[in-house]
Amino acid sequence: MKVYIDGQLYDKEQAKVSVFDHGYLYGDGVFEGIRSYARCVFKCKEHLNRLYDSAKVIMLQIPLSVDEMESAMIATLKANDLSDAYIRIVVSRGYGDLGLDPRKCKKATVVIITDAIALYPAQLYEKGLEIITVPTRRNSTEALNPQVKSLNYLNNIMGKIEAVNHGVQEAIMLNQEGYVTECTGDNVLLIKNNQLIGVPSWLGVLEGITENTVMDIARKMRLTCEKRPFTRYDIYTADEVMLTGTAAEVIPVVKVDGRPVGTGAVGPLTKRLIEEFRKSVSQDGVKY
Ligand code: PXG
Repeated sequence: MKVYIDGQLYDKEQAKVSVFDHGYLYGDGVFEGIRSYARCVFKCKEHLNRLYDSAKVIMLQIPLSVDEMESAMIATLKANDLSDAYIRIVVSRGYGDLGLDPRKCKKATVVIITDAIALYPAQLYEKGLEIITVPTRRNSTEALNPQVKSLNYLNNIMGKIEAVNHGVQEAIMLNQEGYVTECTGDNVLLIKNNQLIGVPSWLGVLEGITENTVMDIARKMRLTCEKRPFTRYDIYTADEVMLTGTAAEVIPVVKVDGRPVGTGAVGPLTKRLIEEFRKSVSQDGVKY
């Protein structure tokens, strides 16, 4: 496996970044998780735009233009001869002396890892997930806005630990007001009376690229779509619930906090959305 670091490809064993990199020392940096399907980088522009927006918010200068980043990513995919891949771009503040001040770092470090995709068991998509809400609240927008996909994922990791401690795979996190935000690495959507409802990013969630794709598909299926704040009550009384994310794609949820969702089986609209999503993925992105 070859890994891209600052303009060069290294063998996996040689792919190393300094312990003085502020990404390591302080979680100071941003990242993206992208997938390719049949030699097509799914929603490439959307992911790169989100990466550059995240960097702008934390005042991190990425030393490549968006086009150069796209070329570097495709060169890495080709070097590894991957047609279906998981792509991780990491841009950290870079090498610098100890101390928080980002001015200590002269140049950001850019890493691109492309790997074979680890698929979730097929049975999860047929049987659905059981999830819980956890005590850890999602970061407040005024502390560390979850719209920034930063290297600081401890908030999400705390949620994940609580889910695992309770024997389930995912956790719904609420904000300080008790509104549903998102899961640890996925957005949450519900269906009620043929309406697909997601969480608006201003409430404090990552603007989900998979979620937006699912909403586009749903509109073509003549479902009405809306993003608005909702609570656990709306989840407990929903007809269907699903999670969306680059890694999981669209995954049905059949139980939340011990309450069966709808009938307790995977809902018909979720099933159709999963099918349509899978059909669309290799046609919607940058081919290589
Ligand atoms: N919320 C959070 C907090 C995320 O990290 C999503 C929602 C879904 O967003 P997209 O745009 O992917 O639909 C994410 C995405 C990983 C991994 O390696 C995590 C994500 C994406 C890809 C890989 O754990 N998170």
